[in-house]
Amino acid sequence: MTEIPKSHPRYESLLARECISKGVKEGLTSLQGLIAQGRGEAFDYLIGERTTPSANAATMVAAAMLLLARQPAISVNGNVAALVPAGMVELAKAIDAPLEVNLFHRTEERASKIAVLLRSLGALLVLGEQPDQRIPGLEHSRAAATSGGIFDADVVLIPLEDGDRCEALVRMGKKVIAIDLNPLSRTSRMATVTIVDNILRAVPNLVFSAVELSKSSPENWKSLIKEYDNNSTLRQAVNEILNHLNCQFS
Ligand code: PTJ
Repeated sequence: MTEIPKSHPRYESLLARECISKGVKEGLTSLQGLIAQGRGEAFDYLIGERTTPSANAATMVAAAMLLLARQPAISVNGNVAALVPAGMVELAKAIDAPLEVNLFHRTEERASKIAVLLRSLGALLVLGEQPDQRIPGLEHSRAAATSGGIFDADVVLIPLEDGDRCEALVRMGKKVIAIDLNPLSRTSRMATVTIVDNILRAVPNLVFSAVELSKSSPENWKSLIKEYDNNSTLRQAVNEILNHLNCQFS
């Protein structure tokens, strides 16, 4: 990894690039993951590289939904494994959910490497190496899913997901929580709850929210969910981008 001095004004962003490149070199992340990270970075610039009020609100609702879930599951792909592997393990423990390796550009070797990494960080249950089900309406290996994991879950967290798969999961009747910096993506529009934030900020925020919310009553969680509207969250995210851009040269 290239040594990035902490004093560099773009330290965090450069470090994320290093994590993704290292992920590719170690066989965790796909080459396409580099491009996805670039697109994410561009949107992060537009939102001002901060957690916006709309992202914070969506995160609280997502935490409530995960706590209320009968059977939650968390999807992990090659970018997620490179950027926030320990955070995903912590989140899985906080909400008592399995982690399922779920790859768009699936290879068995990459699925296994990611599962090994998650277990080495203390994950209690990692699925996805031997999928035994298929998500209806999707072709090829992208449809792979596991019983007891994403396939049976009522609430699924899908960070950095493909729009098609998000839509297919919603069609199965699941509540789908997306983490995606692009508020215009199909994933963002199709999901039940979209956290428009960098996964590097969103995951610790989600862990914190789940731990804090778990101290309050399920009635409180239900009322947070009842008041939530994903369309207005996305509209707010776009307005936050516009306001941020307008402030740049004033
Ligand atoms: O490991 P695999 O094979 O499952 O592949 C994973 C990727 C991410 C390559 C694959 O799912 C893919 O191509 O995704 P897309 O369609 O490029 O969508 C990724 C979305 O995540 C885009 O809308 C990006 O803006 C967004 N994104 C990228 N980096 C981040 C991000 N959102 C939050 N935090 C990021 N760091």
